[in-house]
Amino acid sequence: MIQKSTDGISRARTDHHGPTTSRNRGVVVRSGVEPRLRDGTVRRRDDGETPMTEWTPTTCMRCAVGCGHLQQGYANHYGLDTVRGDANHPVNRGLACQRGIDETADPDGEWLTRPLIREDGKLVATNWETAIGTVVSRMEDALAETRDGVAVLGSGQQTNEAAYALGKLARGGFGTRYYDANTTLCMASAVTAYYQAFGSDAPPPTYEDIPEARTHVIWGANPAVAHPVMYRWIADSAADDGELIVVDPVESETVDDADHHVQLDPGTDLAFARAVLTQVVDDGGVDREFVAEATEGFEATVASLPAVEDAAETAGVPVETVERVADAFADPTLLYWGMGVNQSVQGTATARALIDLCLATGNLSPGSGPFSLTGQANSMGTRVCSSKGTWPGQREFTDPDHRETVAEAWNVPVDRLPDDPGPGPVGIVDAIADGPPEVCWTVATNPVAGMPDGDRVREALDETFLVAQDAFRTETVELADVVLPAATWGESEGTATNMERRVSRVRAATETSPKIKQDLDAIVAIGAEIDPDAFPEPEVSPRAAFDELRELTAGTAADLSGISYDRLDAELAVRWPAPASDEEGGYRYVDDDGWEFATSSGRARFSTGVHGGLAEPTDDDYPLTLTTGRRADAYNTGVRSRGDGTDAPPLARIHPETTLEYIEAFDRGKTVVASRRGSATVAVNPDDGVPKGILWLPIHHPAVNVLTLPAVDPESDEPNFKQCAVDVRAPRPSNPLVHEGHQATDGEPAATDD
Ligand SMILES: Nc1nc2c(c(=O)[nH]1)N[C@H]1C(S)=C(S)[C@@H](COP(=O)(O)OP(=O)(O)OC[C@H]3O[C@@H](n4cnc5c(=O)[nH]c(N)nc54)[C@H](O)[C@@H]3O)O[C@H]1N2
Ligand SMILES: Nc1nc2c(c(=O)[nH]1)N[C@H]1C(S)=C(S)[C@@H](COP(=O)(O)OP(=O)(O)OC[C@H]3O[C@@H](n4cnc5c(=O)[nH]c(N)nc54)[C@H](O)[C@@H]3O)O[C@H]1N2
Ligand code: SF4
Ligand SMILES: [Mo]
Repeated sequence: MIQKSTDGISRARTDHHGPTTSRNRGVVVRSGVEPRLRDGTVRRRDDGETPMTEWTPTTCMRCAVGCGHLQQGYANHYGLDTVRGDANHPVNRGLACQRGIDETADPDGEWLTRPLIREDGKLVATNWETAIGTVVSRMEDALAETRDGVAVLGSGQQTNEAAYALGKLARGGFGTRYYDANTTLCMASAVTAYYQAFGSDAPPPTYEDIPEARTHVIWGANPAVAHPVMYRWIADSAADDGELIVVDPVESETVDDADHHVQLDPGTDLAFARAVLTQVVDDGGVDREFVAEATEGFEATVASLPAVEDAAETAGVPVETVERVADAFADPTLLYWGMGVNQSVQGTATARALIDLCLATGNLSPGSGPFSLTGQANSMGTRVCSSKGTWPGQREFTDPDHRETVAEAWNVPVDRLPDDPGPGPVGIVDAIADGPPEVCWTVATNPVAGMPDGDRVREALDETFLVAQDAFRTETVELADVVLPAATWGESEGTATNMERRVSRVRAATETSPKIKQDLDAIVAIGAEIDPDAFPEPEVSPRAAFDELRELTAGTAADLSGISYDRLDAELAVRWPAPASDEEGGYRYVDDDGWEFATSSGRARFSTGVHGGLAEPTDDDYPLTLTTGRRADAYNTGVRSRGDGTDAPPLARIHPETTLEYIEAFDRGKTVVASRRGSATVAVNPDDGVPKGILWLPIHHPAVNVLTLPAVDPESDEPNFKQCAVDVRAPRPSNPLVHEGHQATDGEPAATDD
């Protein structure tokens, strides 16, 4: 059913917080933990700690579900005493997951406690004045050669305010093409697909649609692990007279709950999606009325479809599976997808094929639709405000009017804005290795561990003048020439935007040492030195930065102008588009007058992508497929969650029969995994949830991306992290890290001193 409202914005509020079922593992309401303080020591309550009496309402920064947290700092020193879900927050109504709480209150990482600078090859303590002075002078030297002299890598883990300021400085202050963020390693294929199909980015549905759906298709995602609180709503809805279908080559934790598991071959999602669409067409399951009223390009799509049998064979699934999934789309369907789709050389084409399935079956109205699962807590904010692929408010990068507006708002010459958004993070690493950038500045990202072909990234960043702005010691920090210690979760002020477009306040619940700066403060301090026209003040408050940002989005597809800090104080979380202070977005693209998309024709567009094979197929030399994914107890490159775990090799999941087939490559539970790029020692965990011929590694260990392939989707620049060809080789008994004369990486950082 389509819910309509007079202003085109649905404000209907259904309750997505259903009862607990057996499917709701791992969701807790509160926890108290011993804090590790920013000075590196661990103090216990019986040391005389006094928690603050008040609770600070803020937002969890671990994943893009965007749960409201209440955090309690200490009255007498730094640190968070207790973290819990906020019962008043409209997103989660008090729910929170254990890992979100633990990693916020008590991260395992080694805190950065003061600025560092490299002297005689070692990182030594310095002060902020020297650190910023050195950074600015190196940047000015590089920019004197070319405005592309500085490369910047940002993150979906900064506040909106910091991401906005970083984009303004990179694009308007430096004028560099070489600026991107870790969100391109993650969401870029979904983003590109949404723009292409709808003319605007972000999922049309919201969490309120979850209980309304009957079929829940989770495609290449494992939200039981990655988005626990949202997964609870999905599992509840599926248990309550619905159906849960999971498309994944591996038996994930989400698959455990599925009514139907589509265990396709890795990297064949586009073939399978096309098979399902062909079946829908053959079965007469197309919603002709919706297709005629609201879309364009359907005939070309139909003409491009493969035969069901052929495509099913490519995907390695029986035709009956195709029929079953095609049938399920007859009911109101929410189709969620994640990294199993996006992180592919055909990520954009595949995401579009998933959108096509929703369009063809009329699953594009409240209670249904294509819902990409955003990863990092503020990846959505980075998409809207960081000037990465579009200007703030999704203003098109190359549009002369938008460029004029942005340049004027920033007080910079319009011809300083780069002509194109740049080559993506992998292309930036290439440029750092051979091209114009002489300085690279990373903010809230750990590319040495998080990017594909890790040895090459390490080499490139080691050669350049590297500035790393982080809260913890990371593999990237170890290579840096200047280290800027940043405030992080529980310490920063600003806002974040969750995957359903809700902006929510991020607040500091503990004071930080004066030796730590919030990202916004560090960025503005550098900006004021580089370009005083754009950054006339050496300090900008988060509120002022947000006001500047929201004004720049007024009248755009991603309008934040009606969201103010005062409104957020009262309502806690507000969804864009919010063009006025009493409006907030709901389901997108439909109103009383019917469907209106942000495309030039006003119609949603079908696509014609076809499966093109794997980026790196297996062969005799590299006969196994490596895939990488997430564990419940760790986060991304593992900086906050790994502890001292880099010394222990990552644990590979391999089917027991594959283990037997390669038995001579195993030595006391370890083996060396080799790809064309490098090799890594792993411990082996035989696991029949992983199909034969596949090796599964967690992304949380820095050794893993030494193996992965730097091929990217040409449309989105997102790397093909999910499949590459590897072999397992016997470690030398005398040295388990080495095989056949190759040095394997164990991820241990170089020794340094501060
Ligand atoms: N616990 C935890 N939670 C997290 C994070 C974390 O590191 N740890 N990180 C956050 C971030 S940044 C993100 S982006 C999200 C990511 O969340 P997800 O997208 O759910 O994460 P992944 O585990 O990388 O991949 C999802 C699934 O894709 C499957 N897959 C692999 N290859 C293929 C394929 O070819 N086809 C299909 N259909 N599936 C395939 C994997 O088996 C896996 O189950 O999680 C967020 N939440
Ligand atoms: N093989 C493989 N590789 C992958 C993936 C995969 O599925 N497989 N997934 C990709 C995805 S989806 C993502 S999102 C990337 C993530 O890749 P990265 O960004 O490289 O990894 P993170 O570990 O999230 O690093 C974030 C850093 O930000 C720091 N940080 C946290 N909060 C703050 C803050 O407020 N300020 C500052 N300055 N620093 C802060 C943390 O300490 C941490 O070092 O990894 C990608 N890499
Ligand atoms: S589900 Fe995500 S946002 Fe919610 S508490 Fe867990 S990690 Fe934080
Ligand atoms: Mo991500």
